[in-house]
Amino acid sequence: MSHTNSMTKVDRRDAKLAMAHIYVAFISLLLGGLAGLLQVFVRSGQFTLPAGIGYYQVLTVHGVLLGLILTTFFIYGFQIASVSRTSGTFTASQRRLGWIGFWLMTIGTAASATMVLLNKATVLYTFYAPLKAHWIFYLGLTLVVVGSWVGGAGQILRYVQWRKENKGSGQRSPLLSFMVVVNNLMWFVATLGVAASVLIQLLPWSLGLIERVDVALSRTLFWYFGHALVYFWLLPAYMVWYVIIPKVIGGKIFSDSLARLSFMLFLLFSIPVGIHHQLTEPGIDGTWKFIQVVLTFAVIVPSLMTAFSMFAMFELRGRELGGKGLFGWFKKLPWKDARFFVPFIGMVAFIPGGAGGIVNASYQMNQLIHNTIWVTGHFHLTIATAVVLTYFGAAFWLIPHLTGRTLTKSLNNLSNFAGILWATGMTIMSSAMHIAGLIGAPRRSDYSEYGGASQAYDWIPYQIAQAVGGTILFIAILVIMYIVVKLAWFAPKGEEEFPIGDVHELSGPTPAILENFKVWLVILVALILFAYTVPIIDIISNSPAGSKGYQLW
Ligand code: HAS
Ligand code: CU
Repeated sequence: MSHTNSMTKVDRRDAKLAMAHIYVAFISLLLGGLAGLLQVFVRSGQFTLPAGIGYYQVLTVHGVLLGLILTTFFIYGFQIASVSRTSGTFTASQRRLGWIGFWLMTIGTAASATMVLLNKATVLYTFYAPLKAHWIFYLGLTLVVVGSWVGGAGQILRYVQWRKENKGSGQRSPLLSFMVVVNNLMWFVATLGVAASVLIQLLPWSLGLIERVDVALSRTLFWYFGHALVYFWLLPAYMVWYVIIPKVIGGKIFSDSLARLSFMLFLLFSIPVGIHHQLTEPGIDGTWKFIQVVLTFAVIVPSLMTAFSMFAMFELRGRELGGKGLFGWFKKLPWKDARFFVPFIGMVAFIPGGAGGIVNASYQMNQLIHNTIWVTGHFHLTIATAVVLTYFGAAFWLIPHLTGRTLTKSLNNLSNFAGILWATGMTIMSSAMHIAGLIGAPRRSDYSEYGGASQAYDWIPYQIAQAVGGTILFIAILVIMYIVVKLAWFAPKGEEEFPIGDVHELSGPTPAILENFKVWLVILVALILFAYTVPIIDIISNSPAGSKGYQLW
């Protein structure tokens, strides 16, 4: 892979575009993290919010800023830098698309956030009907989505340009750029669902143009998007695991074909599975729920392939360094290097996080955990540990790479410390959430003693544990913000590398079919039509009159 050795210095203009996204991401982290801290305090029963601020308002701030804004902006910052690094500097027009996208997303975020802060949009991060927000909230989200299309198109065009320039060279396209394109295509197809719901239902409804909306349809369109959303978060973390970590540990990418195949499987199976979020819902036939459960089990496969590939990569490297015996290689890994260690904590968290997901997806078992705080525990292990610790681990070299500074030894050590703090806080908080969920504690619920019901008292010790864990997590966020500010403005000038792994010699040639996007997109469309046509026809033809909407806050 010759392209990996050249182009180590980033183009200043591309760096600026990437950094703009990363700033918004980390401001969201701070504010969203603060909201999280307030929530665990409220739910401990020891604290009431001042100034008439509502619990659900804070919960909306938390979910929107961390689940939607931090993620999307960090992902785009990382992806822009990745494409620029592996396919080459953006052209002026591609970069312009990046900036237009950035500003649309930023203005949209500001508009939506304003409505939430004014308490006009306390509809949680999932914002489906029948909760009804102010129209500016939906318009803001539309701008975020449209902005992401424009910015994403810029990244894809750079990749297309690479393919044109290297046509007939026999080379496979740069793996990291390829992965970015897969993630963006998945995002485009998935956001069509949420765009349809916002444009046809929520926006006209909140403007008073239509009186009622079909709730089941709104939820179904949201979850068509909502499950792929979680993989839109995950795939950039997998990019780091597959492509960056091998270089950081001095090893090699285990297999180029395996990596590409796993991404293509995500493209196929991320979307036709959304109904696993609606397994307890009326109005969708059990057969179709079961079919989407089966498809959900298919989307577990590329994660298992990833786990396999990570173990193989670690073991090969550890043995190369002289690790002996069954587990001797493990000790040889560069434990002190934050670029490896912080994402590694994320990988470890993904083992229980993913296992919990398999429980959730197991049709009957879903009845036990649905709408309990177990689910909150699940996604704090997946998105809020596996994924974001990987993002942070990447930010610790990416920010100095983009700003022309270096990750010093002391900042590196502080990063490891933040990772350990995060792991500690999250272990406490998410274990308590899982257990409390199993004994029935609801998610998305303000503190309540439920009229003195004895079961509700059993939950309280776990809610206090959540407050302890959440406080540790907030301290970790403060440490991370300090590191980010240092890396962006104060760390010593220098050149921090953007690590890109080479493929292992044992990995055979990559079949051309893996780069044939047309084939995979056709299968994707077929799968979506198969999984969703009948359920959506059923919903449209059998639903009751629809809802006028509620404002429960
Ligand atoms: Fe999930 C609910 C099923 C993965 C996020 N999920 C959620 C929600 C969120 C979320 C946010 O089927 C709540 C949505 C809401 O607000 O209502 N989830 C799954 C399944 C997977 C899964 C089957 N989820 C994720 C990921 C997320 C995420 C990833 C974010 C990034 N989830 C569900 C279901 C629900 C759900 C139901 C609905 C529940 C309900 O009723 O409401 C799978 O993708 C998981 C596969 C993963 C694995 C793990 C592989 C392990 C790896 C690590 C290797 C480690 C190494 C380190 C190498 C099989 C790759 C080794 C070192 C050592 C020391 C050992
Ligand atoms: Cu899901």
